[in-house]
Amino acid sequence: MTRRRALFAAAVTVAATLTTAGPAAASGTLPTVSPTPQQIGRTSADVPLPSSVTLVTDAGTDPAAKDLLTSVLREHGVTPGRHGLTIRLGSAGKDVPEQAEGYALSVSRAGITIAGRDGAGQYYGVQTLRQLIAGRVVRGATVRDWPNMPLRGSIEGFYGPPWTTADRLRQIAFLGEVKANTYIYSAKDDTYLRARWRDPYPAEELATLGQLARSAAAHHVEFTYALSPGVSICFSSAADVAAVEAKFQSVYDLGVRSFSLPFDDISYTKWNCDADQAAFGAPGQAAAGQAQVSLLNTITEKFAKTHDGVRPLQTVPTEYSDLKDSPYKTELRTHLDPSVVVQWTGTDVVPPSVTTDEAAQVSTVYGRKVFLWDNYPVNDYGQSAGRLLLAPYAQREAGLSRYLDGIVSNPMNQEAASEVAEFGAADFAWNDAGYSPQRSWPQALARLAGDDPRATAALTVFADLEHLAPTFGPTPWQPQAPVLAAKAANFWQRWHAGDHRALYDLRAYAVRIRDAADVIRDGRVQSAFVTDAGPWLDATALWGAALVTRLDALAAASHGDQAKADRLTSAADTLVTRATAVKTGNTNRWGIHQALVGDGVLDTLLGQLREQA
Ligand code: 14T
Repeated sequence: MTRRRALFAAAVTVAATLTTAGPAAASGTLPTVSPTPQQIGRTSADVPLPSSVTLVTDAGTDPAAKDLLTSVLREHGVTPGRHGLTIRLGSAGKDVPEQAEGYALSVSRAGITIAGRDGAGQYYGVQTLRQLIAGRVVRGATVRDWPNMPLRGSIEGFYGPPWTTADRLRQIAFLGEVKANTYIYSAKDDTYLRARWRDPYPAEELATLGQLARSAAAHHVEFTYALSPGVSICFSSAADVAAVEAKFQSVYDLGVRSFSLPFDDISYTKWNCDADQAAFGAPGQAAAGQAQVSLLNTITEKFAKTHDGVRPLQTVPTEYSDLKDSPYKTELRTHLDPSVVVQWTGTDVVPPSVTTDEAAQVSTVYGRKVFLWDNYPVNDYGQSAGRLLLAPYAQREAGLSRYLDGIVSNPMNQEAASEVAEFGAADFAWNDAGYSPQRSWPQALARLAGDDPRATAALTVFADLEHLAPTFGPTPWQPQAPVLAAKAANFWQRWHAGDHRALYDLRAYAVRIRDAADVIRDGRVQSAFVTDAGPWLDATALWGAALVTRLDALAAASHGDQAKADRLTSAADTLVTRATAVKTGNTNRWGIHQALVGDGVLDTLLGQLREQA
């Protein structure tokens, strides 16, 4: 090992705590970079950011990476030109990881170098550099980094109102920011994708898709077009196969290079035409497998493999949420072209956890690695009515990258609010071994809060009250309001032990709940998030005011002022009535519903306090 390498190897193992490392290295921890890099070390003193830098590119410099670098520099008032600190961005460089999308980055007084294995790697190197800039300095770091899973991102795959074009553009930019490379366009209620899959797009829709495809390319995101013909296709009809190709061709012409044919949520034990009975036999699971394989293999041969730059075709099998072998899965395992990427949701559609054992099993029955369609934070199903899902991305086991091609998160109808969970999913898919919900979640919240500490703290209080993550069954996989629940338990323990000062500690937190909405609305929180969360913020302010008032009633009662206590109790009752009356907009499949806030914890606490006052 050379001395430089030895130093670097030492630095990466103790990355966050390194204080002494050779003559050139400076002290001070590095900022948390997200997704968690494979290797990062403090290898140099901070480098002052001058007002002008020399940008050096090579023949392999990626245009999107260069645009991003230029805009990051400009945001910090730095002009790229011919003077000042040298920043190299390109394909050439020492220590570039061999993995696809990998990059090497080094920051020292001698200059900044970003070298990517490919264009995406360069772009990700710039995304990391962005996070190393703090005020007028760049943290002196050396990074070698690459993703553990090749496919990372989101699938707009929910029921109910599809995202708007503005939502999709915001999502695509967000994905690029968190080093995710996949957006699958598969909204259940987008009629041209499912109900009217055969119909060609009108010019206006095509123009919008083209805009999305261009934006995706500029952010190194693969816009994946998912057509769901299963509701009405006649598999043995040459005209229907041609209709699939024609639809794909129309978006290929816009620049789309990634395609999926999902067969989820259809009945696969009846044919849509008599000809399929003749071609594949009596309807049944094995016959359905055969028919789907014939379409997927034909499109792979006639479309994916004959069109320049097209990625392996993807699918969602009709059996997407279990582990058991079956006649249907046997068909796919034995006859599906090995290049076809197969999705799986984990067990029970909305899984309480995803383990490596499960992923190993399912990759055996499908005869290939699988691509996780992760049904979190989607909120289109009955159990999620009235909820925003803001808990961390959690309960996915490290080591999944051995069995998964990747992870896409199925988000909420609320795009910006979904970014909390999606941030974690992208972090996990990049580096499952290095993932920590406790580190990633605060980063996700801080990002939405525009790195405003007060707003981040308020968002953290709010997100605790929107923490419940339901399953399709009666038992949630993440509990409601764990922080408030712990504070309430601690309060009652002290109160019953005669420690009445406990009331003031709980009151301080109640004030934070009451004021969270105002702080979030006044701070630098992303405006799309504030809009998405509007009804829940309104309700939170009222629930918080009710809690403060109940605690004041209890204080009055314990000081012997029962008249004041009674007045406050009735004021709190009014606030609870108003809080309960706050409704969501008609933004989800479940329609207008009470905007739930800390339900099961906050309401219980209020009831218990009322009995004491
Ligand atoms: F294809 C899948 F991988 C999948 O998850 N499909 C749907 C999805 O569009 C939806 O957003 C998600 C959450 O509700 O669950 C799937 O839809 C279902 C699945 C069921 F088993 C809806 C109801 C069910 F009973």
